[in-house]
Amino acid sequence: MKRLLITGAAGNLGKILREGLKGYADVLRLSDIADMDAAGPNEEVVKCDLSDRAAVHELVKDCDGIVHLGGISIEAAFDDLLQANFLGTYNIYEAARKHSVKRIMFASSNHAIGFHKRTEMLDEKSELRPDSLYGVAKCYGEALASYYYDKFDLETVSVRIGSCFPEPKDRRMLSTWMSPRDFISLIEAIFNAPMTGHTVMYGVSPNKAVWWSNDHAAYIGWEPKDSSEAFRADVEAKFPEENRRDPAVIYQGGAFAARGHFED
Ligand code: NAI
Ligand code: 15L
Repeated sequence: MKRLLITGAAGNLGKILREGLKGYADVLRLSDIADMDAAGPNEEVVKCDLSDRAAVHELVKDCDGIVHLGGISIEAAFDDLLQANFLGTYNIYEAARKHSVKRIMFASSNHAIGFHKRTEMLDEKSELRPDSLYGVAKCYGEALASYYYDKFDLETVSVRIGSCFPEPKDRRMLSTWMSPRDFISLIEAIFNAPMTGHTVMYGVSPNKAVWWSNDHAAYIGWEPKDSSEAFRADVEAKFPEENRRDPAVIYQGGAFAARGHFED
């Protein structure tokens, strides 16, 4: 891999990859609308608003792969999502097509399927059931990825990320947690795989209480190593037992599903 672009590089996951992917590509091109640390060895730092089409075309030029993390990462007003997530993701795909980028990792989210109940086991064929406007924007990103593969052969792995943090922050995350180490190895696996087409998979560590299966994506060759079980005792001691009639507990998306409509 000569040059790998990471959008959203100033964010939580972007910082994890900036550190974890050192040496993975000849050059890491790091981009965000927010300030980032100055470029180190084998790095390029480019400030860019994803909704600025011309700037995104310049950004994507000469890149072989893209890890597309940039955008709003929680529920937000539609007009804000429209710029950063809808338009921003379109600009990335259109620029990738024009500049013959081979493969994109699209950071989708569990909130694309957050209105499934926790008693359901999901895989890549499960129905999209977004739990928020943010989740709707992730469904759109997955659809865009599917379209650009079918029409232009531009490959994407759309990863419905669960909860990627140093450790699970509550009881729900005992199911949805992905360790930063597993996230880094997932990105490496995605760009090492001989072919991916458009694959939808789940960004989750092999937790005991998991709701999502990646059996269909064995060809990606990802071997996640961590499990939230190591944190179970601490998390259960810290957070009271959940009320099973609470919508935030019934649905996989948790509070995103339970909350009212953003615009109300
Ligand atoms: P974050 O909010 O820390 O980082 C997102 C970055 O995108 C920020 O640095 C922000 O400045 C940048 N950004 C926002 N609007 C932009 C624009 N118009 N142009 C350029 N950059 C813009 O989020 P985090 O946690 O790092 O997540 C990264 C991606 O992964 C996001 O797309 C998020 O939706 C997705 N994701 C993350 C999960 C997690 O557990 N951290 C779970 C599910 C999905
Ligand atoms: C997400 O999509 C968010 O970006 C992240 O901040 C967490 O809230 C995560 O989902 C989650 O569901 O835990």
